[in-house]
Amino acid sequence: MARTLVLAAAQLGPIQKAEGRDVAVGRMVRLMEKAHRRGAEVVVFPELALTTFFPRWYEEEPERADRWFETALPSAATAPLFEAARRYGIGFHLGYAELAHEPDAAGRMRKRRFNTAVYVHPSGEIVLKYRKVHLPGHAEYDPRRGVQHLEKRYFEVGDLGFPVVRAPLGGTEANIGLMICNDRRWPEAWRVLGLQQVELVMLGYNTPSLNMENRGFEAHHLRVFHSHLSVQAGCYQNACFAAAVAKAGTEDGHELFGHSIIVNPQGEIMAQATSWEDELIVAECDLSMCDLGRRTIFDFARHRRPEAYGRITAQVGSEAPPAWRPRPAG
Ligand code: CDT
Repeated sequence: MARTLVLAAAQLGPIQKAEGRDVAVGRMVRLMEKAHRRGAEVVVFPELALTTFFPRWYEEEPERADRWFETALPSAATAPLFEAARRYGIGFHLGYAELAHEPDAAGRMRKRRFNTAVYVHPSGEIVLKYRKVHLPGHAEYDPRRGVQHLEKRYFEVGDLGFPVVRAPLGGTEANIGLMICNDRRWPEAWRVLGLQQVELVMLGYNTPSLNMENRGFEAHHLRVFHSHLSVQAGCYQNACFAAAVAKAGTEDGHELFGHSIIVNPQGEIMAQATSWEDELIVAECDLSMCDLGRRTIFDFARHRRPEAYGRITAQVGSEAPPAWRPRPAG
């Protein structure tokens, strides 16, 4: 039986450093209104959707970056998103920088900063929260880079794992999972969601058009190819849908690529953004499509061999293999 969901990916164009949350939130509310007019039941916004991609800006004192963080959700600035959700009966996914006062692993109460995403029910209740696990970039100022990428300076590694929850979604129910930007490049993240029978992955990204860590050449088009490749493979191998949604365009002279996509469990792109501006793409997703992969080639219970995968969790970096040499002749 079909389980249909009308899913919207709301790509955001650039947000400049000088622009306040009111600018971003106003644009997002307009996208929610448009999504509603197009019959969408869920809208997915990008990573760190409320501000410019601030990890490109170095602060000597990391606390000085706190102005980019949210201490509560909803807040005065984000309330219009929650009101729009109620008004239009539409759920939404939001990526934001989270500043929490909570105990760390040692039980010490302190300020903690995460790159976070939530899925919010149309009622305004937060259904699911995720804190980014794979933080790219570096923690210290890198003079060799044209543009900094300081996620390791401003955020802690997420401490919530990769949770999945079954929740009402549009006129149906779905197993929902979240990941954030760089996570999409790690098959381990997809598989942890797949092992919880995820049906819809919502993920936002801010990806520079150029690889600033690379001293050599990396073809421009391959940046988009690798993003799509990762999402399409993740969906196929875990029999799920995904909305992968960009913040795009040029922020204070620094370019992020767009190409937001909605992907089905066959790994096919159902819809793709064509601009680097605010843009809504919509796809009708039949969640029962997830069953085929799950019952056949990716029936994990029948085919997975965890006893052969020990290295995946036992080891972090790669190790050189033993060397083989041909026996000396004679
Ligand atoms: N935001 C984010 O995670 N961006 C990374 C850029 C990698 S370059 C440091 C990404 O994987 O798209």
